[in-house]
Amino acid sequence: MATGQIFSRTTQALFYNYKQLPIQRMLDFDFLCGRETPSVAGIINPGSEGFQKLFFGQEEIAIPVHSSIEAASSAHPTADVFINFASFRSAAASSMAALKQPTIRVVAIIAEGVPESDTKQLIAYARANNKVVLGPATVGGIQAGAFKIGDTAGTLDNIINCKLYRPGSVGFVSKSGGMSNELYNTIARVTNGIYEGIAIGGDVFPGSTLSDHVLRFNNIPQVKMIVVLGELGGRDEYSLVEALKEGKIHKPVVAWVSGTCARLFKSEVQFGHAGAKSGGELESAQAKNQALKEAGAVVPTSYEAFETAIKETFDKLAEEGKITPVPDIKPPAIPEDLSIAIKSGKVRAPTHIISTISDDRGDEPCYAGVPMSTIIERGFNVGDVISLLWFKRSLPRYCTQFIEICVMLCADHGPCVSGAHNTIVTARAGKDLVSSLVSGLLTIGPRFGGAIDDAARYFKDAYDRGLSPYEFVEGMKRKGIRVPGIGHRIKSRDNRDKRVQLLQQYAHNNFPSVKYMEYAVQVENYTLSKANNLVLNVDGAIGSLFLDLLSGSGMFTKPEIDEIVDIGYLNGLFVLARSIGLIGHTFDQKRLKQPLYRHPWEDVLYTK
Ligand code: Q5B
Repeated sequence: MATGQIFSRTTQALFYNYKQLPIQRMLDFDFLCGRETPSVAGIINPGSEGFQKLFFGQEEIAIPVHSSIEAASSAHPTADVFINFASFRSAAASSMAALKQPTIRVVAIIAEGVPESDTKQLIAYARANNKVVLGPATVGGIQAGAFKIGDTAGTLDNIINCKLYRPGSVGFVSKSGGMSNELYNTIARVTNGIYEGIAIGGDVFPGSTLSDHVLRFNNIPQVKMIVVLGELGGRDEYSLVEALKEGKIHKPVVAWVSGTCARLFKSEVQFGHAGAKSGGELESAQAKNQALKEAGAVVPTSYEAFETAIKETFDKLAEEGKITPVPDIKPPAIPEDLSIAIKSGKVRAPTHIISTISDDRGDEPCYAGVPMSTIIERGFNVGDVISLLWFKRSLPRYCTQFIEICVMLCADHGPCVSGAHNTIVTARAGKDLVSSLVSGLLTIGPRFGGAIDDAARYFKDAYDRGLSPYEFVEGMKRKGIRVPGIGHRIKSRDNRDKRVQLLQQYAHNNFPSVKYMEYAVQVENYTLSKANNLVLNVDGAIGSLFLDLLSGSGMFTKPEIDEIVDIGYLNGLFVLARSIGLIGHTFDQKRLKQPLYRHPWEDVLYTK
C-alpha cells in the first residue's frame, strides 16, 4: 500500500471497458482543472482496437482503444491507474491481470458483487506488490484539481459547487460513493475544500481500508485535516482507532460512523452495502463512534452535527495559522453537449436530413405512420409495405396485390439475361453476395429491365396528347428513340411473354380502368406490323398498367401522378424483384462450387 499521494495532475489511467459517459466526465474534469494532458491515456475494450473520439474541452481527441490489458500497458507505460468498469463476473480476472502489469500502481474496481474470495486474492497480491486497490463496489476517488476516477463526484455542476477543480486542505475517506458526494458538498461549505477524497467501497473486504487512506493522508503535507465517514458493520474503523491510539496520526481527524438508527430495528438490518449490516455490538455505529472518540477523533453527537464538527476543526486550524489560504480560481466553462442543450431548449440547430417515410424513435418502428404491430396484425403483404414506404399511403388491396404480382413475375428470367449473367460471373470470381448482387443490378437500365419508367413517361405523354399509335411510333423513330416497353430479344408475336399476359389479365379483372394499357396494346399492334419481336414487353406492360393504377385508383392527385412518373418510381419494381433472382443465382453458383468464369475465345470475334 502506498504511503503518500497516489494521484497528481499528470496521472493517466487506462480505462477498462468502453463507457462513454464516465470517460467523458473524467476528461471534462481535466479541462476544468486546466490539465494539459487528458487523464485517460487508453481504453481497453476486449476484442476491439482503434480509436474513440471524445471531447477535451471544445476539442475532439482520439483516445486509442486496445484489445488487451497487456497491449494497453505497453502502449502507455506512464499510465499507472487502472479503472476497471468490468462486470462483477470479469472484474476480478481483469483486475488481477492489471495488478500484474509492472506499470500499474492503482486499480479501482467499480463492479459490485465481486466474489469475496476473489477480492481477498487481489488484496493479498496488491499488498505483496505494494499496489493500491480501490473497491470493489466503489465510485473511485478524486484528487481535487488533479485527477478523478470515472463518475466520482457526479455532475460537472456538483464538481464546480464543491470546488473540486482546485485543491483544498481536507483529506476525506468514506465507504460509500453516494455519501462521499454529500460530504464533498458539506466540506466545501465549511472548509477550503477537499485535497483528496476516496470511497473505499461498501464490500465486506475492501481492497484498501479507511485507515490505509487516513495514514496516507497523514503523510501528505497539503492535507491539514482528515474527515472519515464510516458505517456500521465490519471492524475497519478499529484499525483507525488503533492508529490514533498509537499516535500514528498527527492531523485532526473528524469522524462519524453512520447507521446509528440500526438499534431502532428489532432484528439484524442489512443496509445498502454488502458490508453494512448490524452484526455484533462491536460492529454497531455507536460502538465505533465511541471508540473513535476515545482514541482522539472529533466525533459529533449525530450526523447532523458532523458539518459543525468539521467547521470547528477547520476554523481552529485556520486560527492557528496552519491553513494556507487557497486562491479561488474561476474554472473554465465546459461547452455543453449539443444533444443536451437541444433537449433543455437552450439552443436550436438545423437538421441535416429530412425524412418522411419511416420513424424508428418510438416504442416500435412505423412505416408512413403505421406501426409494425398494425402491419403484422392486419396481415399486410409486401405490396402494402411498398405502398407505405414508396407512395406514403395505404393502397387498396387490388393495387398492393398488383405490386406483389409485378415483384413475383419479375423476380427472375433465367441465367442468360444481362443481370443474372453478371451476377453469375461475379459470384464465380469468388466475390461475396452483395458484390455479386450489385454487379447484376448495375445492368438494369434502358435496354434491360429499366425501361418501365420511360415506358410510363412516353405512353402517358402520347396518350394524354391524343397521339395515334402511328404518330407516336413514327415520331419516336424520327427522334431516333426506341419505344421503351416495346421489343424483346426472345419474345415475339408467336412466342408471347406469359408475364405480360398474366399482368393484363389481372388488370382486366381488377382495375377500374385500363386505358393506358389498351393504348400500349395499340402501339404494340403497330410495331408488330414492322417486326415480329416488337411486342409489348414486361417493362411496357408494367409501365402502362401502373399508369392505370395511379389514375384509376383515385388515390393520387394529377400532380402526384406527374411527380411519380417524373421522378421515376417504377424501375424500382424491377430492381426490387430482380434482386430476389440475383441473390438466388449467387447462392446457386456458390452451392455448385463453380470455378472462375472465362469467356471462350471461339465466342469472340477478334478483328482489326
Ligand atoms: N427496334 C429490348 O432489341 C431490345 C425497338 C425498335 C422501335 C423499339 C429493344 C429495345 C426498348 C427497351 C425495352 C426492356 C433491346 C426489355 C427486359 C427484361 C427481360 C429481358 C430478357 C427480363 C431488344 C432490331 C430492329 C431495329 C430497331 C427496331 C427494336 N426495338 N423499334 N422501338 N423498342 N427496346 N427494354 O432484339 O430498322 O433494323 O434498325 O431497346 O423495353 O429487359 O428476358 O431478356 O425479364 O429479364 O436487340 O424480359 O427492343 O433488336 O436492337 O436488333 O433491333 O428493331 O430499331 O430496327 P433487339 P435490335 P432496324 S424487357
